[in-house]
Amino acid sequence: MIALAREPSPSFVNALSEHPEKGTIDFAKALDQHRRYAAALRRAGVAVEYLAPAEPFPDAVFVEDAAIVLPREAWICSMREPTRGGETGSVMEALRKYRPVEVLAPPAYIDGGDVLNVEGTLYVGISRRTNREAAEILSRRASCPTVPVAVRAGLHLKTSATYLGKNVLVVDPAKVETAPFENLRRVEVEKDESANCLAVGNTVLMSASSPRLAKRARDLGFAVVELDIGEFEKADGGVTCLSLLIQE
Ligand code: CIR
Repeated sequence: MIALAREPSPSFVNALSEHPEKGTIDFAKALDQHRRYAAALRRAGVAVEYLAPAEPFPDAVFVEDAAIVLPREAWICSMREPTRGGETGSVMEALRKYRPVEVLAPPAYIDGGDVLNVEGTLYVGISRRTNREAAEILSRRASCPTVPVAVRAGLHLKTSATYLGKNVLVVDPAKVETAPFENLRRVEVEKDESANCLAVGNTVLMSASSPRLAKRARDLGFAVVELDIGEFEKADGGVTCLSLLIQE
């Protein structure tokens, strides 16, 4: 498994955010947290491949949003936020080594954070960032089946719903429609914890801000790694957003 990642640039302090503490983002701390995140991926057996830092784009550290990587092809996202559109060129260049690349374009809008892959089915969050036009293009042309899901609150689908493996979905039912996930075993997060987890094999990376969820995932047999990603949370990010996983 390969993870594409990009270290934050000093401009990260200006990332888009609705978090009350966005004004206190500390670049040096973010860089240190990012390095620990990459080390945790390596310990889980993942090879981390770095994209060049992208100072003109404050949110470029959140590489997950720029593309959707499927077993047979990759899709470059059409990001609705004007300050993020310039992030995709370097991601496309890196992905071409691994997959044929398709490109989504306006009026279809989508962020990779809205696409949750559960054993080869793509759940596509319809959110402030992702519209039905994009979901429809994927349902017609992507190599995996797709299911639309309404995102009622929060930034992306994966902000509030992620898949751990072994049929287990972690979800915040207050924020996303749960009916499409009825066939899965659902672990509902408590109000003040984050459902955003990154599973790599049996290892699950998650935010250190969700200790009760960590315990429940351990009880289900997952090897949980808790990471302090506080600086990224201040920019509305989580563990999934910081990498693009490519199965070799
Ligand atoms: C943004 O608003 O686009 C970034 N500040 C956060 C993106 C987080 N990405 C994700 O959840 N996949």
